Formats: sequence, structure tokens, C-alpha cells
Amino acid sequence: FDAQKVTVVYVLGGPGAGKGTQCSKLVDAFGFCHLSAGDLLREEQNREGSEYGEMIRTYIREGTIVPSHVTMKLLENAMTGEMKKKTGDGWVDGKGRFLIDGFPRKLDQAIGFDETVCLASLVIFFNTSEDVMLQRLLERAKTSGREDDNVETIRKRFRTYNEQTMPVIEHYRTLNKVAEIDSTAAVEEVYRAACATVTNLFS
Ligand code: UP5
Ligand code: MG
Repeated sequence: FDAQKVTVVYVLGGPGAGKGTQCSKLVDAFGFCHLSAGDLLREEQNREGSEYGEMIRTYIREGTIVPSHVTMKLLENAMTGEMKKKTGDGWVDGKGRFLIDGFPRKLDQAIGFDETVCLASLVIFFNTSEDVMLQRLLERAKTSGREDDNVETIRKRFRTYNEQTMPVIEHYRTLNKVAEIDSTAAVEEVYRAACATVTNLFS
């Protein structure tokens, strides 16, 4: 993808930090196309005839990272589909705007996607404590139906995040691309900070 025609913003943060919640709100305000890597993987997992269904289920249940080629292909396909539309979600002034939520989760994915698909302009990093994230996920577990919303898997997700995803954030920090937002506060308050960051990017 031509960086002149698309703007890619990565949205990172631990499990339950509020990535999805904030992305939905940013879509309305800034006309982004929101691509959640986790949602794309869950869709593929449930797609009839998918050759990756069982594999994805195993990784998600273990809180580990699905092999990069699978996730990158799903993201690329979703972006291509959106680019073909040329109107509607994700298009502002002839330029595609993508919020990529929950990806890249490890360093090789970050470097691979930046090099082969599109260079990210910004990383929004929602940061809060594990205690807060755990409480949010346990609350959501009552209704989410997500197979990874249980204490055992949540602990594994935290470990994977600390060991593999934090280095991605550090990588972008050295490139001065990270906007860190404390996501401990109420949704609306976090959103105000997120809005200010994105307004700044497009001004
Ligand atoms: N909530 C949100 N914000 C709040 C606030 N400010 N105050 C109070 N409550 C707040 O929020 C979680 C819950 O908290 C919700 O109930 C919300 O109402 C409330 P949400 O916005 O859903 O948080 P989010 O950060 O999106 O949490 P999520 O669980 O989606 O994060 P994960 O990163 O764990 O999940 P994801 O779907 O990205 O990935 C799942 C799995 O897929 C991974 O573990 C991995 O196995 C696999 N995966 C890959 O392998 N590769 C990828 O690239 C991506 C995923
Ligand atoms: Mg999410």
C-alpha cells in the first residue's frame, strides 16, 4: 500500500486495556476503518471450511500468538477489500485511514508489516495495570462468550503481552512513534486523550 494513499495507526495495549472500546469511538469521529486482528482471527476460526480454524482456536485458548503469516494475510485482505471500495468507512479526502487494533504483537510482525504492507504513522498505546485489566476481562467474561476470558488464559495472555508485545512498543518508542495514554480512567476520559492524539496526527 502506498503511504501517500493510506494512513495506518496501530493500537496496542494489554488484554482488556480498552483497545476495541476506544477504536469504535475513534471510527465515528475520524472515519477510520477499524481492523481488529483478534476479531479477524475469531471470524476466520468460525468460518466454515477454513484450514486454519482449529489452529487459531488452539493459540487463542493458550493466549499465545497465532503464526504471523495467518494474521498478516487476514489483515492484508481486509485492507485490500476496503481499498477497493474507495468510499464509505475508512476513506477521508481520498485517503484510506486504518486503525489496526491488537497488532503487531511481536517484533517480527511489526517489522514485516511495516516493510511489506504499509509503514505505520503512529502507535497508540493504552496502558493500565494488570489488576484493572483482569477486573475488566472478568466482568466482560459474563457476557462475551470469548474462550480466552477466563483467569487461567488471562494470565497467559498477560505473560505473552509482557514478553512479546512490550518489545514492539519499545521498538516504536525508539522511532518516536508512540503516543501513550493511561487507560485506567473512565471510557470518556480516555477517549478525550485519544481524540487529542489523533487530531494532532491529522493536523
Ligand atoms: N472497558 C474498556 N475500557 C474501559 C474503561 N476505560 N473503563 C472501564 N471499563 C472499560 O475492553 C475490555 C472490557 O473492559 C470491556 O468489557 C469494556 O467494556 C471494558 P476492550 O475494549 O474490549 O479491551 P481490549 O483491549 O480490546 O481487550 P481484548 O480482550 O480484545 O484484548 P486482547 O489483546 O487480549 O484481545 P485480541 O482480540 O486482540 O486478541 C485475542 C487473541 O488473539 C490473542 O491472545 C492471541 O491469541 C490472538 N491474536 C494473535 O495471535 N495475533 C494478533 O495479531 C492478534 C490476536
Ligand atoms: Mg479487543
